[in-house]
Amino acid sequence: MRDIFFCIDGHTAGNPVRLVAGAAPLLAGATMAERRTDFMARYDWIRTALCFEPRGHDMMSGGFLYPPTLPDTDAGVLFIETSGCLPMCGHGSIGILTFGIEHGLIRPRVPGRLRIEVPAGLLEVDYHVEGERVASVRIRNVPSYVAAEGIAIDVPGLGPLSVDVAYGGNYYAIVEPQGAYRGLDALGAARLIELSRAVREQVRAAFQPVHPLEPSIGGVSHVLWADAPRGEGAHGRNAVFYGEKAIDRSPCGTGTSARLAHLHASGRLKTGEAFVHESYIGSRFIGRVEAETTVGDFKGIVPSIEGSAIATGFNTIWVDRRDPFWAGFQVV
Ligand code: PYC
Repeated sequence: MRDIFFCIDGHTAGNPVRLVAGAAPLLAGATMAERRTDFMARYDWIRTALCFEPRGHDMMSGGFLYPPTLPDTDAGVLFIETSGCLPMCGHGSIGILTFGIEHGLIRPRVPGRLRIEVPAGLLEVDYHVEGERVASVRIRNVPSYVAAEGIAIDVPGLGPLSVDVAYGGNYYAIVEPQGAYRGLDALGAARLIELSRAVREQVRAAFQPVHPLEPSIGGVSHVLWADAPRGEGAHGRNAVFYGEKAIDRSPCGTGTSARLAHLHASGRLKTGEAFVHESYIGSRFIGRVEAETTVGDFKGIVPSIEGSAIATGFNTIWVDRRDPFWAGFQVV
């Protein structure tokens, strides 16, 4: 038996986005969060088949469009990635919305504006069109907050670190330059991957966050290594580790949101201020603290992230059960 998935492939600021535009499974659930749970229980093989090798790779990520469950909303998005079905993905949203609008899969009720339902909540989106192309997308992301500060860990080969945990649609362990961590370039990507695994494991052993309003969201999934900016006009740089071997090529939308909450909570970024965030490869998102809010009992912010995506082609992917690797594999 062969399952066929029609995809629009591309990237947002260098990180891959695969919009699965055909063969989205029908899902049970009254919200996108419940549909995510249903997808993970019944259809995780679609994620692994499309994200893992041999059809994907360590960084692969993407998603499906669904009719929304909330009123006055244009579309629902379900994310897939090597690490799982994320509650929210920023670079993925920018790519999926760009490709969806450019190919007529999303027909906005108000041109230039979208309301999008994701498992983590509601996104308010502005986008700008130039000719046939969506030139930029700005997303008001879900409320973000700092969940824990000063978690002490001791990483073999690096030494003691104090790590904070912030939520920006996923939970991030945030490591700022300190001690033997002197910045991204001093380590390099391969070493960052190695160290991130140890950081994530130790932070997970010390702290298991659960979202105060959505109990299906929890656990530290990503590690954000913060650094000083490199290029002119930037305010910070970061490398985000996810899955087992991925360093985000984009500045990471949910990571940037978590970092904005982190900087705001410590008084280093004001409401309304822009924060130009660079990725490991130098691509950029513009982040901003749009408003102050609360997340359950926590003080938080409403962040926005702005960036652009490029479609690179159509990709009709076959998953054939006679293939010994039909469900995909990872070499860790
Ligand atoms: O942009 O939110 C993001 C993201 C999460 C993992 C990789 N990118």
